[in-house]
Amino acid sequence: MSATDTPSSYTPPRKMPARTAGSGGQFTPIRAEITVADCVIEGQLPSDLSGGFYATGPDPQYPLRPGNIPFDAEGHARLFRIHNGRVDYRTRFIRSLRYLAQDRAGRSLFPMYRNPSLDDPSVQGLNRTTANTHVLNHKGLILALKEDSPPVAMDLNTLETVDPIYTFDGQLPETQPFTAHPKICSRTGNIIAFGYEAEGFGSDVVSVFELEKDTGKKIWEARIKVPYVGLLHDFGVTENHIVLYVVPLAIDLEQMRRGGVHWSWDATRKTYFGFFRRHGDGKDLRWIEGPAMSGTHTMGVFEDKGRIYLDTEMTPGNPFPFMPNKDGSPPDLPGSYSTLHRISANLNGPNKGYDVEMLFPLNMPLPKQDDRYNTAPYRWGYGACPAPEGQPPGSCYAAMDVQTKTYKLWNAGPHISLAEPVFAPKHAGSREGEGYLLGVAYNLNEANRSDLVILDAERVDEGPLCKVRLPVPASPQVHGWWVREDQYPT
Ligand code: V55
Ligand code: FE
Repeated sequence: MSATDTPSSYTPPRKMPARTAGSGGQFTPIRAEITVADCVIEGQLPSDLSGGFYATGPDPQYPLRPGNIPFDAEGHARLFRIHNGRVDYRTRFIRSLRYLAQDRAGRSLFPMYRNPSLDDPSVQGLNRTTANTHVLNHKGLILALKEDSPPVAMDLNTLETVDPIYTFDGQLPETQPFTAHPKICSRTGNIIAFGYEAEGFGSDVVSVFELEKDTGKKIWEARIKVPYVGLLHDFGVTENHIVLYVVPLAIDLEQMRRGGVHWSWDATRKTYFGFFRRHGDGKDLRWIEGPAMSGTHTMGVFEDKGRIYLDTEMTPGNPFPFMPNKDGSPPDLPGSYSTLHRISANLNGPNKGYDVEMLFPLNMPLPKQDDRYNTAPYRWGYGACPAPEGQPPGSCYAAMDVQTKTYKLWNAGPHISLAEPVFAPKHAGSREGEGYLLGVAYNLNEANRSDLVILDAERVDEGPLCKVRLPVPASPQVHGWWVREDQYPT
């Protein structure tokens, strides 16, 4: 680790919305696979919208054991296939090795999140992926991701699992951890990903690598060390640099020996903002120290005039109240309140700490962008948030302009819970932000029966153009991904 600069002092506001409304629906288990052909549509499905909206989320195959956390439920994948003016809906549990072993046994065999010591003897050493966090398309497949394992590959049309340990044709080891937040290079279409704990359980090595768009061939890898092993959930990639943000949700071996989860929030640790040259050997890595706080999800990243900027949602404390605090203190709800911030530093130093500024005072733990801009300077961000202060309570979708720092909102109302939306460009060559925002609305007052809502991403405040009605609740969702029509094999 290179010498650190003087620590920053900023922490995000500790503030909860006065009234929370419309949340949680998207994480409710359904535990049943659903197929609905030719869904009922209210309103006009845009004629230039064609492709697939994929998502995954945790849905317990067997009831979670006491003390376990929702992040450990099995991945349930879903697809809204939009084509020729109709929408077909399909969900499937992901047939991970863990799912298959439990299905054969007829019960749960993996009692605790990211803690293999309690696994049933019959599955000792078996890959533990739940594939419940994010999805990505590659080579006519959908890859389902959990950050402790390689992807699980599914058929793009049927969601049937075709490879429970996808190694990109043997190029990645079967033990390769693979982030749930890979980036697609805005110039080449390559996949840039990383895996932490890359050299075995608890290892402080992070492997960062780039896979060629069409072949999946690994064209670059660097191995770096983190100041301590923490939940390194997301990252940033620009044309020239890799950006990491290490936060104090740290591995807790003592807690694991007592049968607990992998992580605890250790407020005595610092944060580290780090960057190094993409396609380099990692030796230029610099860490800049800051106070304990958290940043989990990247909205966008860019370089400008010798500075590097990471736009991320940040919390003043433990972002996940269901993860224990190292000091034994009770869940800290205001500490988990997430708002959108921008972290920056000089690429060439010196830095008196990293700078942090508030971008939007919106409570948005899952911000998104037009994913064609993952590695390029960007303007538009999107996400679900509770209505900000001064507005009627409700669950909103926001379209945010990071250049003017203004945003537009659609408030769905207090009886609806909105999942993370996805941006769908009208076509591959659309300008940034020209397209649709798609998201699942869970109707809390209809036992969670769900609709896919489709908005004009440039007129979010006008509300949905149409609603695709499901007769049932949608499966749980963490993250989703849009596959354009031109990305489907012919
Ligand atoms: C996250 C989600 C996870 C996980 C670790 O949103 C981090 C963050 C759904 O599982 O295992
Ligand atoms: Fe995530």
